[in-house]
This record gives sequence, structure tokens and C-alpha cells, in this order.
Amino acid sequence: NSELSAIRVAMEADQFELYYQPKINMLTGRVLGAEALIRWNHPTEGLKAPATFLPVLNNTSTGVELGRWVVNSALCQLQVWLQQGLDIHVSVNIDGYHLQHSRFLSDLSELLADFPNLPKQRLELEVLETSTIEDVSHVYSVLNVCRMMGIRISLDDFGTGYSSLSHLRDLSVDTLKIDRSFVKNMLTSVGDLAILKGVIGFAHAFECDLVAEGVETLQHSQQLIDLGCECGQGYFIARPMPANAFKRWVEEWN
Ligand code: G
Ligand code: G
Ligand code: NA
Repeated sequence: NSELSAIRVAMEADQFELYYQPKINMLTGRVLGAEALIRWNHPTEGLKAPATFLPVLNNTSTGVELGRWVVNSALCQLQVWLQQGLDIHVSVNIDGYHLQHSRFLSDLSELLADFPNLPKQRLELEVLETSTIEDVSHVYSVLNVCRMMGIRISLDDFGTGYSSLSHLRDLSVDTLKIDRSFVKNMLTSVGDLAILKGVIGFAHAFECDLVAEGVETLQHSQQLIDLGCECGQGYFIARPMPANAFKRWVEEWN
């Protein structure tokens, strides 16, 4: 497959880069962390978004390898930021097939061993609740091992999958990320508002942190705060940006 081999070449040539998007407490303004989002600096096509190349990697060993690169790069960056005095966490997106890979846990331990002084709670794994998971009990045990290691687990795009509620019952997670579609529609759709309120209620009942995705306007942020969701991420706060720009952004924001 030529697309796959192009990606392998790009990995060799160091053309992938992590962008970071801030998550803040919208009530206090405090910067809580950043989500790492992969980009491809393509030599002829320019900056490519993940949707243009991640699908090709689904269920491939190259995909697993790129996933490992993402975790390692995020850990390197996190270590630098912590040394510079930033009080934040960094989250990375983990694909279902990567999570289910037989070496996921041993790879992760190996990567973390290079950062012995890094507090594990500063790393969060964002797991898509909609990713195809063949063996739920295996994934649960993988995620529980991660939590025992101190790593935080976040359920991404929460509310869009079928099995969200039983996940909450059977798996202890740290954070629920409210899918951006509910935020987008909450001001105009009674149904979306009801789901949003329900998700906020579940988070409180299960004592999870909550982060709303897709906060695009002041009105979104005010309404979310009123509903009891103080933490958010979205274009109204900041777009994803390169690591250097993120550091400057935090300094200007504070
Ligand atoms: O950055 P952007 O909004 O284009 O990202 C689109 C989606 O791509 C994100 O919602 C996320 O699910 C996925 N994504 C971004 N970066 C990564 C990554 O490093 N690894 C994985 N597995 N998915 C990512
Ligand atoms: O689902 P996930 O948290 O991985 O979403 C990250 C994706 O969402 C990235 O592709 C990012 O560029 C995009 N994104 C971030 N903030 C906003 C926003 O306010 N509105 C929209 N439409 N997309 C956003
Ligand atoms: Na995510």
C-alpha cells in the first residue's frame, strides 16, 4: 500500500508533529492541560490533519508504531514543560486497535521508564468510546492497569457511543469529555441539552472530571458553566498550536 509506505517514509523523515490545544477551567481561567493532536508536515501538501492519514493506519503495525511515537513525543514535551514550571497535564489520543495490541502495556511501561521523575498523573490517555473494541474485558483490564500505574483515563466523545453507560459502571475513569456535537447544539436543541445535562449528572454521580469539547463561543462557555461543567476546550479558548506557541500562549493567558 503506497499510502502506508509514504507514512513510513514520513516517520523516518520526522515529518510528524504534535500540536497542543489548551483545556482550561472556564470559571477560574486556570490552564489545566493540553491535548496532543497529530499533524503531518507534508513536503508538498502542507500541514495535513489526522483525518487525512489516520484511517489508512487503522489496524496496522505502522499505526501502532506511530501511536508509540505520539506517546513518546508527548512525554518528552510534558517533561520539558514541567521542568519549565508549567503546572499542567498532557493528554494523548489512543486508537482502539493500539490499545488492544498485545504489547500496548509493555510498550507504555518501556516508554515511561525513560521518564522516571515524571509524575504519571500528568499523562492522560483519551480513549474514544466509539472505537471498535473486540474484547471489552481485555480493554478494561488494560485501562485498569494504566490507572494503577497512575495514568489518567479519559473517555473521549462521550455520549456518542452505544455503551457509554455500562463503561462507566464497569470501568473507573478519571474524565469524561463531552462530545462537541452536544455543545454545538445545546443552545438550539432541547434533546441535545437534555443529553448534555444527563452526561454532566453522570460525571457527578461517578465522580469523574468533565471537559466539554468544541467551546466555540462565549455563550457556550457561559451556558456550560451554568450547567455545572466548568472545564472546556475549543476554538473560543484557543486552536491547537505547535508546542512553542503553546508555552507562549500559557504565559500570555496567565
Ligand atoms: O486535530 P484534529 O481536530 O484534526 O483531530 C481530529 C481527530 O483526530 C481527533 O478528534 C482525534 O480523535 C484524532 N487524533 C488527533 N491526533 C491523534 C493522535 O495522535 N492519535 C490518534 N489515535 N488520534 C488522533
Ligand atoms: O475529539 P477530540 O477531543 O480529539 O477533538 C479534537 C479535534 O477537535 C481536533 O481536530 C481539533 O482541531 C478540533 N477542535 C478543537 N476545538 C474545536 C472547536 O471549538 N470546534 C470544532 N468544530 N472543532 C474543534
Ligand atoms: Na481526543
